[in-house]
Amino acid sequence: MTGAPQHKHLVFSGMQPTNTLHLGNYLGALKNWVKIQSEMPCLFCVVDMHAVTQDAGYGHPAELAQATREVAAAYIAAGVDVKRNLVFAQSRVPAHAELAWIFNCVARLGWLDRMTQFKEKSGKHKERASVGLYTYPVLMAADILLYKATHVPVGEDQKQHLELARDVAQKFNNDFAAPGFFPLPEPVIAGAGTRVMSLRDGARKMSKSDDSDYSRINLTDDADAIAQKIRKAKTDPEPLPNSEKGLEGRAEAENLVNIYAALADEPRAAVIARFAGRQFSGFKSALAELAVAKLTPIASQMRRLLADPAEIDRVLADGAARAGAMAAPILADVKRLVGFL
Ligand code: AQP
Repeated sequence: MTGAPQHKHLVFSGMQPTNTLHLGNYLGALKNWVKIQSEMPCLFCVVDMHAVTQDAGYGHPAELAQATREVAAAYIAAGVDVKRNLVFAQSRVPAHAELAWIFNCVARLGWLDRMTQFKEKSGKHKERASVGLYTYPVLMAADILLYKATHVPVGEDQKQHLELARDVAQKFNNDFAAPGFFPLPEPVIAGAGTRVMSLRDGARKMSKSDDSDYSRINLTDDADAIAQKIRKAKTDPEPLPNSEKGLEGRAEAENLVNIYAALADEPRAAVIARFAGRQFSGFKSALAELAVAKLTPIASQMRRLLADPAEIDRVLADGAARAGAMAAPILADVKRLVGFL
């Protein structure tokens, strides 16, 4: 019935080139990508079409192009294997936009009205937000389903968007009497770093767009900057508790323990057992040492890669050609099902 090959398992995930990537992007997504690439074929996209939905990416062409290379360099520096996987920029595969249009007609306004990220990002002035920001989850559904991806490793904040992608897949399959045509993609939300919070406010997630650079650790920060940001991170006057329960109601303390556990690849309980009763000053020194050891090699490798932008462009062009070839038969099937001649 369809011309496109079916994959048993296929991963799709992406990051927006809106600014330098941070520890939340690394622990929530990128670190898991590096693990999952040995289990399934993967597409890792730099989602530049998502980036232009907000002021950070829209209207700054030189910065957007540079951020796109930087994000690709971060993927590679963190350990993504570009021979085994596809690394590409979303805007270089026009099928993303074509499928997104069809999905704009599948998705219902009521579904989008429920999206909490739009509410957070548009803030008090919803009427001034771009239409693109509103339909962002529809484009994200197209990104994933264009390849019939089955697994999507993301941070906790993307869970609701993934549910919408599943709803779009289900409705399309029903509306066009094509049961099983699109798989229902599974979120892969793993580890202690699925929701890294701001270092200045344990109630807000660490974000590229936070005004304060002290709220986040950028993947490009040097050892001094990392140590300083951790030293200045907000905590409370109590020492570390001796059980996980003792972190309840202590958002900033919990965040630093989660970051340690995720960076060390250890269960939270083991981290708490080691530091129970210790003051935060001592814990912060240990955390800074760990963060420097894990993150500065990525920053150094990113610098080396960015010194040769032509090579990054070559990797992205190669990835886009392969992604385009994978997408073409699936989009052709979609158009046929919809009735486009
Ligand atoms: N704080 C976080 N903790 C864990 N995971 C996170 N992710 C983002 N922030 C955290 C995950 O990183 C991946 C890429 O995110 P994105 O670039 O698409 O944008 P975002 O989720 O909107 O991240 P930011 O940093 O908050 O960007 P801005 O400020 O530009 O909007 C996703 O898998 C996300 O879950």
